[in-house]
Amino acid sequence: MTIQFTAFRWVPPFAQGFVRDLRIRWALEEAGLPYQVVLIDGNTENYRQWQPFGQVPAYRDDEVEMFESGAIVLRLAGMSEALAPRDPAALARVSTWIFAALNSIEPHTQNLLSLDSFYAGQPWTEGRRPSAKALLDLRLTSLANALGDKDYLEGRFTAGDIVMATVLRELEENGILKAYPNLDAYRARALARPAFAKALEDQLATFRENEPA
Ligand SMILES: N[C@@H](CCC(=O)N[C@@H](CS)C(=O)NCC(=O)O)C(=O)O
Repeated sequence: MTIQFTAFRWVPPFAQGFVRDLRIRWALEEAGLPYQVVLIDGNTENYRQWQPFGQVPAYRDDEVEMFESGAIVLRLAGMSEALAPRDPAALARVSTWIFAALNSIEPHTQNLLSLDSFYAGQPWTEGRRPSAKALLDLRLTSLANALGDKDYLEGRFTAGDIVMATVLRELEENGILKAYPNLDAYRARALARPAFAKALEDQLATFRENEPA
């Protein structure tokens, strides 16, 4: 099986280490599957044939061509026991957590984080912040309850944890997770995995090698 996915050749420092091809790299490292990274410089018309929004990651293997990091991680979960049990009911739970991370948690993390990044300094952000924070807290409380004292969302590590941990990781800087000790420990536990460290280092190495003059 030849596996390829796209990544940016370089991004500005604020985005380095957070570009979403990280999820694919991490999943592939966990699975021990060989892969090729296709570096792109921008979203050309030609590239949009592969990824309609001009974003990374896009993915292909011998059988499929696709995009969306969650869908790609789910595809990989179907290939490797390291990412999900082979039992269909257990695999369904993994897909549930991937969607939960992307659809129930990430919109709320992004809503709050965007106030301090894309919209930083705009006067309306202070009025928006309390409701954005309250909605995020609601979801984090539910997630913390669902995790309980388990190491990972389904007990054992799965592809669902890859997507959830990369979503929660974006809250590291603002300290919000400190109010949820089990979620914070879960995030740290997932990100301490050697496969994550390898994925992160590989993404950062590409940016170091292609630093604009
Ligand atoms: N929902 C997409 C989002 C992908 C995404 O936001 N990619 C960013 C990098 S992290 C990107 O390519 N941004 C450049 C752009 O939007 O033009 C996924 O999860 O794959």
